[in-house]
Amino acid sequence: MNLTEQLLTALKKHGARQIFGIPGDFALPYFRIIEESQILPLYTLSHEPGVGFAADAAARINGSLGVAAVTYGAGALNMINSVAAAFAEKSPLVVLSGGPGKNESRSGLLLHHQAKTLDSQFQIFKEITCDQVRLDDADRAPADIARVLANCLRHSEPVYIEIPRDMVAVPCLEVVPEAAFKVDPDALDACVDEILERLASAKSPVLMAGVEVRRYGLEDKVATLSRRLGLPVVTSFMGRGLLADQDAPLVGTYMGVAGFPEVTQLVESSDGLFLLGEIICDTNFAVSETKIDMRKTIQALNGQVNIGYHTYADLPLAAVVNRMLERVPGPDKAFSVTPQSFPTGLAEDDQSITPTDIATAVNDLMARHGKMPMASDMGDCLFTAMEISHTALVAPGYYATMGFGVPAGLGLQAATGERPLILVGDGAFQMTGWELGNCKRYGWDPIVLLFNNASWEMLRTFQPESHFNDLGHWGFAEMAAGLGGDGVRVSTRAELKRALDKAMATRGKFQLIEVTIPSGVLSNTLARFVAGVKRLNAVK
Ligand code: S1T
Ligand code: MG
Repeated sequence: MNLTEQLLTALKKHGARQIFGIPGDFALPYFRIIEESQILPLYTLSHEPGVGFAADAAARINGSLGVAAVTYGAGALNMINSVAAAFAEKSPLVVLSGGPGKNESRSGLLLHHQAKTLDSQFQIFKEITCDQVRLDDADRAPADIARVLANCLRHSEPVYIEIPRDMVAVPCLEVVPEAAFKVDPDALDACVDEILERLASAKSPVLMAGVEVRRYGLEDKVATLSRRLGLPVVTSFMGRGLLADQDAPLVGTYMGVAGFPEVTQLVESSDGLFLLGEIICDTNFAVSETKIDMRKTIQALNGQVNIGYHTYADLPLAAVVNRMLERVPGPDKAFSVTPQSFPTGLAEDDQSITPTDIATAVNDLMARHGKMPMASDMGDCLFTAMEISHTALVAPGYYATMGFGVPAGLGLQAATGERPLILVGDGAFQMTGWELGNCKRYGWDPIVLLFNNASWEMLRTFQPESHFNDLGHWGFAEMAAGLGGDGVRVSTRAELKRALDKAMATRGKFQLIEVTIPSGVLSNTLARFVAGVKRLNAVK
């Protein structure tokens, strides 16, 4: 086999299930091999930010590698924000980029798509990936590919692979996956002993499940562990959607002053907070009513465990969870938790629609038709998602980039075959909503709920005096037909209910429901978040 075929075979062996991409002349040679070899299906989209978001979402929902294939320069650099989002949110995204060959690199000419130097792109990607390689030596290629893919999965962070266009078809040996990382059993036992002791001596221990629990495929095990230990479970804002399909004592999502008071109280009063795979960031913890003393928590993240003032290094999350399960064989402890309640029973009247009405309508829809995986963009739609009953959710809950929602929803359907629900604001839809035009080619048919408040409302909420946040009304519903889907604009709760029922009954085409939301009307969750942030800032 040639170098590209060995790379594709290795990607598949490491869990990749599809490739999203946009070619260019530096990438045409390897794209041809992707298409002709059929080792992995290729989905081309319309703009590289969408390619990155779709591949990232596929990685998140599959708990394995996502692959974004682009050309050199204009393609790869156009995807920087998406890769940065994947890096910040610990998503195992593999970036494949075409690159200049040896002769043209020595031509003495500046090459098209070149920024500063021919190596600039490689250097830029070093800042948002955990490992990188340029495949310019066929003898070294198998070991380099094995190392980079192992690091992508081990660290659950993006990696960068540049394929010079004169190398794509050179003969290459098979890629032998690297041996699994060897954990020190004594260190692991010492760490697990201390965790179990701390949890046993705590009066109100709580387990907070973070994104690494999904990234390392540990949701079932963590649900079992929480039952055996008799621990109530919460997720963070970023971790919303975790354990939605497991039998776990899930109380709800911690959002400090913006969340449900009983969840906030449970977390902030805990004397044994066990942060499992949780990113310690502002969107997860900045709006705490009472500042959580992180030194009193147990934090397992990034392959180490911090307890109090000391750290156990080189202990992958899976090793810690597996060892805890061995040490706590069961049976489950009998205890009950009062799970967070969600709004249901939307009144079908001619009242205007609030974001919380949208959550209510979705809860009613899922109660009738079963859960749907969700992709949400950044904006009030993501705060509204916190009011939707637990279901698989991919969203930029920490990096908070707009443009994620629609392409991520396409990535969900490509990766799972399930019909997704996409939540997106009008501002974010203006960025990447056009990717819906690709649904027809691939038979994707997401249901898209477009929160149209004709503004960058999240910004206007904090700075109402600025008129630049007003976006005016675009005819989003009318655009749908031209893109190959169905579109409808709704302004009352009865219209919303009817539109959702029709969308659910219509398969094979995307269904865009443009929901007109009166200016200044926020979801209950965002309203609490804004009030909480303003209150916390006022006391600083
Ligand atoms: N550009 C990108 C790519 N991502 C961003 N997060 C921003 C800019 C800044 C930003 C927000 S929230 C927001 C912007 C511009 C407005 C979002 O508007 P829309 O999608 O209509 O949603 P909503 O009206 O519900 O706010 C975050 C805070 O940085
Ligand atoms: Mg808006």
